[in-house]
Amino acid sequence: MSARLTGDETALWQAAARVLDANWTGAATVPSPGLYPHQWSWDAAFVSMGLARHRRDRAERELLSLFGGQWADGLLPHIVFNGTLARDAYFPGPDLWHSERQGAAPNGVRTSGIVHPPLHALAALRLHETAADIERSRAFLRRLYPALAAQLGYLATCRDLDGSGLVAICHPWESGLDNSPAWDRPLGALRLPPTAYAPRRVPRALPTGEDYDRYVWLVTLLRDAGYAPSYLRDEHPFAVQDPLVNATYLASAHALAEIAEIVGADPVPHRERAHRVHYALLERLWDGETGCFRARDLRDDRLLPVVTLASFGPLLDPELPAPIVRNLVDLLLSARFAGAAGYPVPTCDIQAPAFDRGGYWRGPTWVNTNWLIWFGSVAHDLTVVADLLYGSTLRLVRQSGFREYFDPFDGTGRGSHDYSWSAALVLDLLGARRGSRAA
Ligand code: 9WN
Repeated sequence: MSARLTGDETALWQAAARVLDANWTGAATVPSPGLYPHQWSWDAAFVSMGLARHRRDRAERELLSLFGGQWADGLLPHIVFNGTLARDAYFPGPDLWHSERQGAAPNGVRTSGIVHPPLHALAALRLHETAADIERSRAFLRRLYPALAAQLGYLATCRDLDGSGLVAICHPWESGLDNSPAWDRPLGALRLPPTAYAPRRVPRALPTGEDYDRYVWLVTLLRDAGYAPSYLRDEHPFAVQDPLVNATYLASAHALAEIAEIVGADPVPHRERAHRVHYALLERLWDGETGCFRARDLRDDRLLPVVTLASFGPLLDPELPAPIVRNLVDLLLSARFAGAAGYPVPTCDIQAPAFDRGGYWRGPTWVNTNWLIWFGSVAHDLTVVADLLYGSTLRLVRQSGFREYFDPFDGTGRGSHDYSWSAALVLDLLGARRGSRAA
């Protein structure tokens, strides 16, 4: 570790590293001990970036373990289950998804059948940018490149449901922001059969049992349709284009173009894909009247009303036009987001009726979403925003520890303790500040 860290930062670094060490299973990192005992997809992307600054070997193994669950059609599942655990170690476990009945799913490992925000090419490139041994890093990228290309290929082929270039999520879990108020309208429009699908008691106050009924019912529909692309396109009742998911897709397409150059492959198709998403984001999800990005419900072709922090996702687009960047910064710094929260950035517009300061993805501040906005701000040279997010994120963990999420007004920690991505991304923030080549 560099001597340029202060004493306080060194203590923070060591505490974060201890969390990652404790959550390492020998092959991958669990998001948190107890509550989330398997490997989750976007967690693995965030965690690998922190591990790159602590245990480079584990950073690579983290991604390889996740891609061990990739399906033959390129689908990278949002959960790769640890087969050594009891079947009920986490609900919903492998028995709900029945990946083993799908021809495309891998043998010997059970997975979910939906995706997560595709941050992995971005993470892989960051691993390379922070690598000490460039030759070894190049070899790793050569190994991972086909899997990363297949992941984005699956999204382009099977999730571009309206031919716009944007990808659709078919389950709220695919957004990573499970119970975001943005999903209230499409979830409310579902016509559920009267059966209760999920246990009434879930391990935390929110999402509620009723939310779980809907989540589980959507999974049974997907599973019973064999996760078939034609079913997703024509029949599945939940199909939404989300600005944050699409921004991660765009950023990973750009990252994959760079990786292609490093490994001697053709970067052009990846750049073309990124440009297509760039234009589609502006055309389909930018709401010029209110100056923000919103998710679009493909089932009624309307923008969803609630403004959430997904609106800031397109800051990950390096080519986002300057007037739109300014609009987003104004919104971010306004009393609707950072301006009225002592510990920004809340997950939902504070002035929206659905805002709930303790409600999981309905108000609290999360380290991973702060990191994403910080990363986009650095790319756009938005020093004020980047410094604000860097400082407030470190303040959160100094005050409350590596919690899952935080009260946006007073910084109280909530959810599980020793949460992996909170620790990993603090390592990345500290590492970036101490003068690495990345960020
Ligand atoms: C469902 C693991 C995951 C995160 C998600 C977060 C939560 C699962 C759950 O935990 O989702 O996939 O049980 O609620 O919402 O973002 O990846 O940390």
